[in-house]
Amino acid sequence: MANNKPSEAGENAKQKDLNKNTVSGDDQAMTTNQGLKINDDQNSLKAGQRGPSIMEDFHFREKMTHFDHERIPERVVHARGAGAHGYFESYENLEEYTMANFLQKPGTRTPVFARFSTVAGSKGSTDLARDVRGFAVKFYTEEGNYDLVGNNIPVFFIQDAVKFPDLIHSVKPEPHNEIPQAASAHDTFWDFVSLMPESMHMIMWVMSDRAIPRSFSMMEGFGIHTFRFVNKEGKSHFVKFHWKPKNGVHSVTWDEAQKISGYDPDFLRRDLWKSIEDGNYPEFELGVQIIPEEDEHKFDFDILDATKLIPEELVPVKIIGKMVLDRNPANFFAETEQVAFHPGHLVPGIDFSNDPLLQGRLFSYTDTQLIRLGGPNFHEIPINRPVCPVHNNQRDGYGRQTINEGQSSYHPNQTGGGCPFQSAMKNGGFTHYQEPVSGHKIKERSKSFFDHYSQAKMFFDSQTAVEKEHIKQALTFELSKVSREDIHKRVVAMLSEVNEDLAEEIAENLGLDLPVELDMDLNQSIPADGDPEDYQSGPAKPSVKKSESLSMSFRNGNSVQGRDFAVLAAAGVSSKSIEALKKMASEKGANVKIVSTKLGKIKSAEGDDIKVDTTFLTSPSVIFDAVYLPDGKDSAEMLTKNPDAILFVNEMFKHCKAIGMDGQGKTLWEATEAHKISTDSGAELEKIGVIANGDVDGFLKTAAKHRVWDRSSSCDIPA
Ligand code: HDE
Repeated sequence: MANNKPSEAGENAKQKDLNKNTVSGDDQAMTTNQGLKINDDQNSLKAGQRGPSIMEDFHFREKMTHFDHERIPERVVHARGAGAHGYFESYENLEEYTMANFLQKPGTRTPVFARFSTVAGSKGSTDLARDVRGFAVKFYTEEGNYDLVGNNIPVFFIQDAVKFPDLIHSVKPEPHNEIPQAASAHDTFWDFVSLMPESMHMIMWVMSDRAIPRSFSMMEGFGIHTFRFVNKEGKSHFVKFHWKPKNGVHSVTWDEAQKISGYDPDFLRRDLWKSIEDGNYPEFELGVQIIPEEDEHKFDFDILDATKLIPEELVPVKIIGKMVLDRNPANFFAETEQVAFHPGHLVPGIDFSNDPLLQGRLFSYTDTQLIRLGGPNFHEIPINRPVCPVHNNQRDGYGRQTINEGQSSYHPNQTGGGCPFQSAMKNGGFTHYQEPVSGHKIKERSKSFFDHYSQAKMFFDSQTAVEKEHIKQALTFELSKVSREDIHKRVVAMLSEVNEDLAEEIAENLGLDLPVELDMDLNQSIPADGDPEDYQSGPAKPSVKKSESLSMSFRNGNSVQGRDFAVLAAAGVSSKSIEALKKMASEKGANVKIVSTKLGKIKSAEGDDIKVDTTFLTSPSVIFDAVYLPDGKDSAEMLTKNPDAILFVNEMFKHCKAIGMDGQGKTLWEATEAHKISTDSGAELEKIGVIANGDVDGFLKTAAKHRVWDRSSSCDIPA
């Protein structure tokens, strides 16, 4: 019996397919795996009430054996993730560029499954680690599965896949003591980075707030590598993929991230789950940067180099469709854990470039599923199987589901009448793009890959003052946890290639003098017989000096959809005041939660009962996007005596989030350090995001901006 809920778009092809395997135990008798009804699931079979257990108890043995084998290896990277179903809807006919069927007719809906993840941490680690986020989408097209396996950062640490195991070994917990979990702030990661100048651009991104997103629905996604679109005539264009979130791009601050990791390590997973349950479906537009073949060498970086992005000033992003995530998985393990992505899952009309990072990935993903999912039949697992027919001569292996009938399992054959048969291109048969290739068989990198600092500089210079400040704080935090001075020095030396001020400030924070003296061989990152002179990165000279789209402030979104607002309340609060906020907030897709000292109900000033949603004990300010102090004299006065309530408001102020108040709510505000600081600074309250007099509209508009960074200069607050 199926228990998957229909999505808003009705039952799509993938959902119907999954329903074949989805079962519910509702109103059903408990059975063994062989279908035998179970009479007693409370006691094992014993020789007498107080006697030893008996081997014959097949029910006990089956149950325990299954339990003993329940775990599978977690993903070697991206172990921690959360997934959701939905659909992709194309906006226009792209036949000029690609023959991909799902991109031909405007309005075509293709079922998708998306999985968002952190990279370094184990399956049970915090969602709020400073890390890249995986952004993987499986499109169940009529021509087979297409996987766009991307990240929320458009570049990567390394240029060649052969360095991936080293990168990951360096960032994972250190091998001798398995410390630290889900963190890059330790010696081995920074040792590796300090010896790999190509990682510098990516380091700028992961030290920015992009690496601590507020929500999976508030981050961009990128295919990173240059791919190809190929049309029916066989003409190819290079293409870069982008996902743009409808909710804007927003992050938490590092102070919040660390606190949330303690209070709610499932913060992002819960947010995704809940927003779908609430009908606030996360939505992303898919964009492409299309580059004609002839322009391959037009840029001052190599488009095959995954440590570079193509600034939107040089090639604009063309929006071609949208993805809506509207259904939670019915079972985490069956769907989110067993889903197997692979950048090599393609459809006709999409193809690869020679990016050496991408080429290496094409090997790794199948290989890793073999160990993780236990054999070569992982494509048969319901979440992985395509919605179109699958026929070939691959047979048998662990857990085989398909019952292939007939005598023949080879091709060519006459025993099966030549079936299954090959397809001509015009009938959808995939052919690889016929790119001319020439060259020596050689273990080398093109010189066009050697500029490691220009785009790092472009990224840093494109950030707002607050964003730059956060990068500095992140670098200081991370490097302060590194124990070796030689690593500090090498990183600072690299930073000085990006920006002198940045390097100086970090050096100062680490207690180093500039210029730093490097006392070791930096040439480990070149081949043993290489001449170091040949491998030098030139000085940073970005062709685009500032690219505004690299700053998160460019993608604010101006929406409160999916945001969580706290209302601080105690007995005597005005229910009218709360209702006014709730009405307008819920119309815009935001959630309002009543936070008080204990659960249960509180009597309002008007005499009705108000249900408390959560308490100061479990729900501190950091898990909310804004706070509202409603009218009600007794409530406000009572809360002024509560240190948790005072801390709540002070912390909201410190983190530059909107503070709204109505009527007597201001009594609580006036009891805070935040009030004192803002009064002393002489700032106009509204300008620093403190909205008084029950102006709900003004409060929501301020909250939609996510943060009032203007306040940050006056945010030195003990909270
Ligand atoms: Fe992955 N990566 N990766 N990666 N990757 C995996 O495959 C790998 C890279 C990405 O939600 C693994 O099924 C190599 C870039 C995502 O299930 C593994 C290299 C990008 C996910 C693997 C890279 C990604 C993975 C582990 C360097 C962005 C999670 C489990 C050449 C474009 C997918 C698995 C999910 C997962 C290998 C670099 C994205 C080991 C060798 C660059 C989103 O196969």
